[in-house]
Amino acid sequence: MRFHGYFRSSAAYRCRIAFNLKGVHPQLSFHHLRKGEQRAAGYLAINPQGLVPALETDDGAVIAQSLAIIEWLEEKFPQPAFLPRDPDRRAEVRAFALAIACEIHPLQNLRVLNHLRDEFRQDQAGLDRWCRKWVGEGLAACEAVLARRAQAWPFCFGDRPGLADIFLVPQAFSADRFGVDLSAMPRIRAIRAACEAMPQFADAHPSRQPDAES
Ligand SMILES: N[C@@H](CCC(=O)N[C@@H](CS)C(=O)NCC(=O)O)C(=O)O
Repeated sequence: MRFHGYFRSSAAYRCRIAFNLKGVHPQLSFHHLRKGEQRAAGYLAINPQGLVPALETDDGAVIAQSLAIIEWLEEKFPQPAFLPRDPDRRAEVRAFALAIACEIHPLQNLRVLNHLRDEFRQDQAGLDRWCRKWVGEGLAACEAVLARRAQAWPFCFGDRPGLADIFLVPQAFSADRFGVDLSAMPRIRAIRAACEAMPQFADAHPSRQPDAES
């Protein structure tokens, strides 16, 4: 199988964590987003959305969208499980991941920021303010969800990392990039530290990827 990504893409980062937790190691292709390689004809033939990540499976399927890739992995390689068995907790975990994937991340995406800069004349300071608002408010809501959990687990919703943690850690990385202050989010910081102490998360970090740039 072949995984298409970019070192700094937080959606690709989610998938890298998921691959590592499952012990699955696809072949890698890199697409430099700042050079526009996601819109090259060859890549658009793989993912017409012009976004990374995408996964080409050994059976010839092409899967776009990080959540679909991670759920495909979960179904193909059930252990270790990313979702709890209890339906209520399962839905809570999915809701947490979706809050990041649907409500926070799209607002910080490169094409959105490029459009704000080019069409709405925002300078870097304006873009930073935009990102800090949406990422900061979104993560503050995630912190509030974590605060009302039934137990103070070391990971988002259990004693080992799952889908919610897979989405949280890359979003925290993006928060750092945009200068979001996480000091009032102790649960997010503690969960992130617990995750990053694991090699499966550490090896997925953008700085450790073959296409990494400083
Ligand atoms: N919802 C998609 C988001 C994919 C996405 O937005 N990827 C970004 C990188 S994190 C991208 O390819 N951006 C390219 C662009 O904005 O031109 C997913 O979860 O896979």
